[in-house]
Amino acid sequence: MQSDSALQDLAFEALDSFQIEIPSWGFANTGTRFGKFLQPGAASTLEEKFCDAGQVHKLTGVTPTLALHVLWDLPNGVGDAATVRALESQYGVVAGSINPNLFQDQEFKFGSLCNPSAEIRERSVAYMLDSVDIARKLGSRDISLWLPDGSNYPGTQNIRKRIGWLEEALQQTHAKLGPEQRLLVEYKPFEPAFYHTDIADWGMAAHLAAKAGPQARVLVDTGHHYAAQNIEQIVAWLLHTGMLGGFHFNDRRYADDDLTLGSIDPYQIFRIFHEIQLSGKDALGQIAFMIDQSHNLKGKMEAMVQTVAAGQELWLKAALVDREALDPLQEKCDLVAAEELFRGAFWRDVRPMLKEWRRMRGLPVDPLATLAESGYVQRISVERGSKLAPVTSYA
Ligand code: AFD
Ligand code: MN
Ligand code: MN
Repeated sequence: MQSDSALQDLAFEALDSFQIEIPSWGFANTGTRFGKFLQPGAASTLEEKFCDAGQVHKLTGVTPTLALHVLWDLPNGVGDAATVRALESQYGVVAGSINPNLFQDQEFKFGSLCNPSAEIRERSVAYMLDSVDIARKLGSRDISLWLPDGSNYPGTQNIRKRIGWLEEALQQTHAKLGPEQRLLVEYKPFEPAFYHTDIADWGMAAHLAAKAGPQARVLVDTGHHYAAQNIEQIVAWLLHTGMLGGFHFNDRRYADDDLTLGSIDPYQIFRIFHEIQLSGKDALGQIAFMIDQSHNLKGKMEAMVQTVAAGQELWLKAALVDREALDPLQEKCDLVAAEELFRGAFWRDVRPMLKEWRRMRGLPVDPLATLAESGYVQRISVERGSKLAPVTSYA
């Protein structure tokens, strides 16, 4: 049994090692396919996104990087690099992963990298190569690809031809990477395609990453799995094979709902974090923790701070699993004792230790309350709200 002071040392070490990237798109108005509810304080410019991200980092201390979406955030590509640099020094967060957007141009209607048109495939690859350039210019390590390509009806596409085109495209992209860069390949079983998605599961992503080259890895979006899937087992396999590049964290009840982390199934995130903790500290540097959420109903800033705090809490719970005591219990199949030890760590209330860590690090002990007291959301709502077109009432 660990002593209180040993536990606190362990806790502080774990919290000092936890950093999580926040998404630029999480501060902008987004919605569902049934419409969006505009928030007056939502960010609509790159500067506003950096400003909001800077506030989250001031409140939490663990979100130093901002994931950028190429086109949404950098319409001029590398031409926007100087602007980004200036915003980085002004707001105290730096550009993080570069997320190419291969899903909304009209020409991508039948796919981008997997489009039957060689011309559109070439343009899509060129777009990926531009994203690599932007990442190099901004000093970003990761180009994080989510590919929405797929089809809606059986018989309308040749799945195997598309695999070949995709292997080729990712090899070309990988060849362009700088020595420190990585290509992260994300998977998702469905949506927007509803019959087949070209990168539908972790096995396909792992194959494509391995085929692309030694600097490619798999990105696990926690919302991109079927209901019964054992995500921590997938994470264990990716850790075992050295193919885990990182995460997009969110929570889900039914599909890719992008709910706030831990709001539906915190125990699952704890189990994922436990697998990572088992790999030891060295693995951490190679695993990008990122949030992929953009809320239609919750306040943008509140949801981001809430998610970061939930991530810290679950990370700390997993860090305090007494793995030395657990191992022999597993070896001798002492099922109830092993389970009680494991679940006990999940049930432990780590909030006092988290508050103490924040106090010791000169951070607000309750970032959500500090956000509310700061009046930041009210201020940006007034400043930005005037830009909103009046929402006509749908009588
Ligand atoms: C959507 C996709 C995917 C992607 C994200 C950012 O489902 O998760 O990573 O947008 O582009 O959530
Ligand atoms: Mn994602
Ligand atoms: Mn998603």
